[in-house]
Amino acid sequence: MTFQNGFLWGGATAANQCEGAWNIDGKGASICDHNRAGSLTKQRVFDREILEDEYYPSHTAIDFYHHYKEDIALFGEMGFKVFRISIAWSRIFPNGDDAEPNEAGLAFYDKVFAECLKHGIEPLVTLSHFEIPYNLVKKYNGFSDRRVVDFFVRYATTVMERYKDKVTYWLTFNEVNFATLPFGALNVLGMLDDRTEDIFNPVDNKQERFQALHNVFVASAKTVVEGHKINQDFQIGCMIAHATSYPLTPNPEDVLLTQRWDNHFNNFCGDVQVKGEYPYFIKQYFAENDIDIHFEEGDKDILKRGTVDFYSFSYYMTNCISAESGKEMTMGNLVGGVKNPYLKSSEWGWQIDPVGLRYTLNKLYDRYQVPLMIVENGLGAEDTMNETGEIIDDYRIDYLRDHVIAMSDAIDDGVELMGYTMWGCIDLISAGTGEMKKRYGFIYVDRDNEGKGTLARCKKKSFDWYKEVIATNGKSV
Ligand code: BGP
Repeated sequence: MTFQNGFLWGGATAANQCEGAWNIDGKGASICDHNRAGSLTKQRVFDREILEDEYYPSHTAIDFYHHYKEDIALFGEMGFKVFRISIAWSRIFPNGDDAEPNEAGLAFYDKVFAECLKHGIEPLVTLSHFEIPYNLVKKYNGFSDRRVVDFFVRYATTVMERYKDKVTYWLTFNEVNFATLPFGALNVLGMLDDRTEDIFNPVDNKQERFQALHNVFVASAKTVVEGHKINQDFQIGCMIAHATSYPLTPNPEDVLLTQRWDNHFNNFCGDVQVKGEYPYFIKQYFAENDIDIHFEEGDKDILKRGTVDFYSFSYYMTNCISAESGKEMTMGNLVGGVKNPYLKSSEWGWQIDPVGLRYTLNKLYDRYQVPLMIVENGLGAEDTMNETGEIIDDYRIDYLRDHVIAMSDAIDDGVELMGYTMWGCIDLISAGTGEMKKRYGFIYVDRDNEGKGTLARCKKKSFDWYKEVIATNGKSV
């Protein structure tokens, strides 16, 4: 086991999935605050107007807003070196386009970061984790309007200036590559066509969506450039949802299709953000789909100057690609694909592939030659408490152990890996389903799908396991 000294072990969360306090101390509504838990579909329902008396998971979540001291103390007890959180943009600029930031929102994160540092934990901050202020969606159709780039950069530089002595590690846009698929339009780009009824299957305009994604690239690059002016020691990364794909068979048609898919979903956004220019292969896709990206003067230059310092990604699963139609699709897999007969799946149908993590780390390091960081990985499972009040989550330990071993193998292969933040280190609301019962944490939170429960925190068996992993710098797994 060869994790370097100073390896950043820790956990990850996002504001909308844990903070709650959705309208407290001047916070405005974000898109997540309009997502209602749908009891019939078990999916989230998007309301354009928030309905009184309905349950919206993000409105209360696990109330990290009032429990942050207790939660960060538990992370400190586990020995976390880093804690990934996101800042809720609408806590700082409630409407996104306000003239002045909301001081109460800024003050909240002052306290959170001070608490992290007190416990020897470095904050890693995502600036935009699927939580764009709703006003920017309504009034501007999100990043399809170029003015939103300036609103974002103003927000980003406001928080970077404020926390420059407390935060060194930053990520610009969470899983930005979801915008290459229609269902990423709302959560990454803040775009919502008035005719859309199902936000997972929105009315889509590719030209507009890819132009909005271009605007996001520009916003990210400007943030990197401005961030380095604020503090030259800042380490600013991109964040990609990486779902490595394998050809289902050695049939060259499968191999070719896999390469095309991999380029489109996994490589395109990372290439722009790490290399500072659009990769050659996207031109073909744009030509096939009548997409013509408008570059404003200076865009080319800013993309080149605003390349990221490191590449971060989420890794939960891999999938297979087949040129033959009618193959069995993986159930619940985030990005679709065909079932891999060699892999087991989680309760939610996500295919578990630790060996694929070693493969992916090598592939990414070869492509980018910049430090890598895994900022999401974990197992969503339905945990139950036994008669003596314990949660014996051996299945989670098994999942994590296999992925830690894969990381150490990749490091032995020569990959430069900075750190690992396990997703949902404390139970929180699921992004995909709005459920509480899909739990990832080392720490259990007493809350159910309807928002009922005492909110009491309780350590699971995996808590002590991870504590030992960190204490031995990965030697004991
Ligand atoms: C990623 C998101 C996270 C997170 C995770 C697990 O896509 O960045 O916010 O929630 O997926 O997904 P889920 O909550 O749907 O299990």
